[in-house]
Amino acid sequence: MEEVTLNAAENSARKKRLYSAVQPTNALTIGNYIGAIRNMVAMQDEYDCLFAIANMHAITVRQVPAELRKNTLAMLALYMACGLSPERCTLYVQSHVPCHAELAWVLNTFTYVGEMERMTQFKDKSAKHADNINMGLMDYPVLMAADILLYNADVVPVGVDQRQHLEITRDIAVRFNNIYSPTFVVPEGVYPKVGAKVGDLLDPTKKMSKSSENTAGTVFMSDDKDTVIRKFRRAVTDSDSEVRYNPEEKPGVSNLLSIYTAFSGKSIEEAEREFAGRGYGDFKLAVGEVVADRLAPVQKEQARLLADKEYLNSVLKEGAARAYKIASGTLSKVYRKIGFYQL
Ligand code: ATP
Ligand code: LTN
Repeated sequence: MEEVTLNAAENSARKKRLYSAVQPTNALTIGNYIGAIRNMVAMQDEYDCLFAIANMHAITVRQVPAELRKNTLAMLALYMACGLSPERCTLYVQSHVPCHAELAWVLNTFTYVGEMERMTQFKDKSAKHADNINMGLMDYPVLMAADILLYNADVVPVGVDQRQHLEITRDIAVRFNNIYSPTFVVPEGVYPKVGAKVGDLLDPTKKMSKSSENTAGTVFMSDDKDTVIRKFRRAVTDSDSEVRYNPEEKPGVSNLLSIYTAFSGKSIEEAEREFAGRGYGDFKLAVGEVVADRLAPVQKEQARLLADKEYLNSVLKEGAARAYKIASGTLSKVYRKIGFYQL
């Protein structure tokens, strides 16, 4: 399909815009950190960034209200403790900007039921929550398209599991632009080269997931040192004893090596040299220690921030105002184009 973008003058006048979001469904894992948050932190100066806490997406699976509320603020504090700065980027809660729901409604009329039924995540989540296959679960990608298109985002960093949703967002944008006139920027998905899929410690070929049933293979950003060390000590390796990176032959050891490099800043080669001739016991302890030592200050900072709810609320208020300014502009342009009578 042909791509339509904003005119050159409009594009060059601004820093490229980046948009991403994470659902406040549970405590975050080191998989979320390595695959998503770490890249968001690294990109925040280069782009005009907006990061949302996607609570409207979260309710597509039944949530405990008190937990959802608590996780929302905890996620903001964690974003900030990991290095996302409210001075340098816009941090806000999705439901605080009503334009998301409003644009999603319009985009629904440019999206086909068959397309939504084919989405892998919809099929997976329908199987997992067979008692609650609600319209929101099916409409999840349209709301995500509304998130991204409202801000005319150029790039969207996400893990590879979101690729299909990015593709449908692009299709919807092109479809709308072709029917009317150039309105939306067609966004590019950005996927991490390393750590795009951190494996579960007990089953390294499976994605480490915050909602997995057995948490023994999942390291949460909130785990204390003893828990982290214990989880790594039990991590699955293999029957030889060489610390070498080879994801096909040695998935467990390779997963541990990528976690180690992500948290220590060392390269794979440096890590292989460091552990040459040493046993897996030593290696697993070292990975656990480096992770726990890096998590401790983040947890301390998160707790410090969480103690000042007023400040966090002010960050969210300012974030929502900034986001609303951009989003409402796009929405009114869309309303005009589709023929909604405006006062
Ligand atoms: P759930 O387990 O509830 O499906 P999740 O852990 O996949 O949740 P999301 O909120 O869906 O978390 O995703 C947040 C971000 O983290 C997304 O960009 C996603 O691609 C990324 N991500 C999630 N798990 C991993 C992982 N194991 N490795 C790398 N990136 C990940
Ligand atoms: N579905 C995403 C979260 C999300 C998102 C977005 C990511 C909601 N809206 C917009 C990027 C852009 C996920 O990671 N599970």
